[in-house]
Amino acid sequence: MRVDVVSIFPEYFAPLDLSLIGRARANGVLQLAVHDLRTWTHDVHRTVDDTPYGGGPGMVMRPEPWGAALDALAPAEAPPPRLLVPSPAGVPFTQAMAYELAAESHLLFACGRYEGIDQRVLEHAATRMPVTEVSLGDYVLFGGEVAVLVMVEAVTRLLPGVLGNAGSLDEESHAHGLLEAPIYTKPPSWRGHDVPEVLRSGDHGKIARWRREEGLLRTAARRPDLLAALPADRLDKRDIAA
Ligand code: 6GU
Repeated sequence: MRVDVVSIFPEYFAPLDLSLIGRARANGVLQLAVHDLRTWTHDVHRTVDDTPYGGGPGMVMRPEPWGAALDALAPAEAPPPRLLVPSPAGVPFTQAMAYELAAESHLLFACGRYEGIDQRVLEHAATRMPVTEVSLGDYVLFGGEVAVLVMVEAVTRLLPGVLGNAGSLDEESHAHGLLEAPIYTKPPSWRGHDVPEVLRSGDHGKIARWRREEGLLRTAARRPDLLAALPADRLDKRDIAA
């Protein structure tokens, strides 16, 4: 997969050289390039922002550098990438969206700063490529950079060959619309707290059932919204009894 990121702070993306994402890049599974938006400015001050029309606090990113950046990274003659614009006003980023993005061949992330990017950039880009404004959650960050780190990590770990044990994708939280059960390792007793007996029983049927129920209980306690959104056919009789 190819990923391009445009930002006025390319240094934010240094961690993408590390660990499993760094290895995916070294392997060629992830072809990631970070670009400085100011590359596409032409004045001595390399200006990217200006005051908002209609008034209000803060500054807005001017359209011209963004237009030039998107022309360069999504040229008309190439298959268009999917453009993702981090914004607290976007649609929620979820594990389902991570799977959707992992199936794309080219993602282009446009990181806004200040109050955001002039909306005409997104309107114009949408005539050439699919555009999604995407939010991590109901809080406000300084800019899109940290959100892109999050999304690139969530997507990269779904690419074929990145995770050693692909089975872990099937068991983790959100894999089935539920949170995962608690997990334990050795020693069996620690500071007076014991590992649940069932996990040491060797009865794999009972263990699977226990994990399912603990996942349901956690989801009900912490994320009732997830439980409410679960299609009825994702719960069986034993779930309902539990
Ligand atoms: Cl994706 N961007 C910004 N700037 N703030 C956010 C966000 C994204 N998601 C939550 N808050």
